Amino acid sequence: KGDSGLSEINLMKNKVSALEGQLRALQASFTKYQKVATFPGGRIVGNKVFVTSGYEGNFDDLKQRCLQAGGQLASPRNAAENAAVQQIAVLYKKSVFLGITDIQTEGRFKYQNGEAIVYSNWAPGEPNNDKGSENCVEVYTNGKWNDKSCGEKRLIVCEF
Ligand code: 293
Ligand code: CA
Repeated sequence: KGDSGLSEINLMKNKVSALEGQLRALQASFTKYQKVATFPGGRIVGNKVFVTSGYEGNFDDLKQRCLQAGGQLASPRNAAENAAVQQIAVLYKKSVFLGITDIQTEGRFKYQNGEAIVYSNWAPGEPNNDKGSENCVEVYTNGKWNDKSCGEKRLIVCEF
């Protein structure tokens, strides 16, 4: 085999070394963009990023805007994700509409993909479908959930 095996090993070493440099640059760039994404109305939980633009609108408007941006309305699936949404609500002093409704079947709350919710944080007495017309879900600044008319205007929080 002569030295052809050795020179191949050296070529590989050079490639690995180049990749190590590229990985370090990518990590530095990623760390910077995490700061950008979280200043000030963003939160990162695991692989999920929650972010607001500060815009307020009704459910259909907010849903459309999140989809247009390549994300979806915030859909917290556990307490840590809900806490992130709550922190954004506190920062803006406004309640937030989630990507959860019982539009299809009264009393059965689902994500926008049709899946039944796996986590909830209802305020005492909620959901109460007040006046028979509450199919959307808002998060108060205390983190608790209330079903609310989808026509009301609430703060947008998208997840990516
Ligand atoms: C009723 C009773 C209140 C409750 C409210 C909300 C509306 O007015 O206690 O806070 O409904 O559920 O979405
Ligand atoms: Ca309610």
